[in-house]
Amino acid sequence: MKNVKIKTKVIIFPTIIATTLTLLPITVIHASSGCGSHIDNGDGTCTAVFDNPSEDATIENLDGLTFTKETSTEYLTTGIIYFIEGYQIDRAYAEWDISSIPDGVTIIDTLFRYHGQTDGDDNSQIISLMNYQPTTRPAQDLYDDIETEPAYLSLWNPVVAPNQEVDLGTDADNDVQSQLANDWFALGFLNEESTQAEYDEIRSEDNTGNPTPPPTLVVTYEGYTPSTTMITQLPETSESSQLFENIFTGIILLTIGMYLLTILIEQYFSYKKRISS
Ligand SMILES: [Ca+2]
Ligand SMILES: [Ca+2]
Ligand SMILES: [Ca+2]
Ligand SMILES: [Ca+2]
Repeated sequence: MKNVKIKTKVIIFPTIIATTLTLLPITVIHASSGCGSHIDNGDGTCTAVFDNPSEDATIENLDGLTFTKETSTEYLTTGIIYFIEGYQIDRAYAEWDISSIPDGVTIIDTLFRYHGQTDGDDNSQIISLMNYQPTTRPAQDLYDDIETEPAYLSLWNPVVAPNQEVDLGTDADNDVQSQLANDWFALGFLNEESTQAEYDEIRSEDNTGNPTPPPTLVVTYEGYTPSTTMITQLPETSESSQLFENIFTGIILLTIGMYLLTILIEQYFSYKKRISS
């Protein structure tokens, strides 16, 4: 009789535990990767690479009379070009959507990456365009902004080669920081515009030749908090899990049956004992 009780305990308890563990919903904790869609530098910082400007263009000033945003030109040109019949002064800009950087982070570095095409004798400048969003700004107003707004780099010449990079400095870091709420950041490009024909060029996003890279903003930041999501999953009802369910259901029914049988046997023996005593 004692033997039957031990067997019952040995069979029932592990079976109940195993069944419970199997049939209970499985809870999985999903933590997103260190930097969301951006590069995880592995040192607590993330780098966002914006190589698809919302808009980049050369603004062409023809004889001081017409101002046109040439968004589909092959190059972003800054400087002056003379023709027999007149002149053209070019200034340029690029704007990026930075909404994928979370608002709460701290910007620690801002770089401009480009493919240099032409470096004329005159110097160029890279300009801060914080006050007016280029994509919504009329061509002539933006042309003037590029001359009147402060420069991140006041003596800059493009290196004529692909994959060049220049640090825009701490003013740009601070500006990107304050633009996180507005979701855009922009740069202007200005040349000395001397009296001789002189210009600098970088490849625009529209370049069909070897545009490596298009005008690209590279922002490194820290303080990103990965989101953690608790997902409760029911076991899948695939064929194999269905088979397991059937096996466990069988085990449960068998266990209950054995348990009832044990009680009956116990009752029988105690009845028989009572009769004989
Ligand atoms: Ca363009
Ligand atoms: Ca820097
Ligand atoms: Ca130059
Ligand atoms: Ca934002």
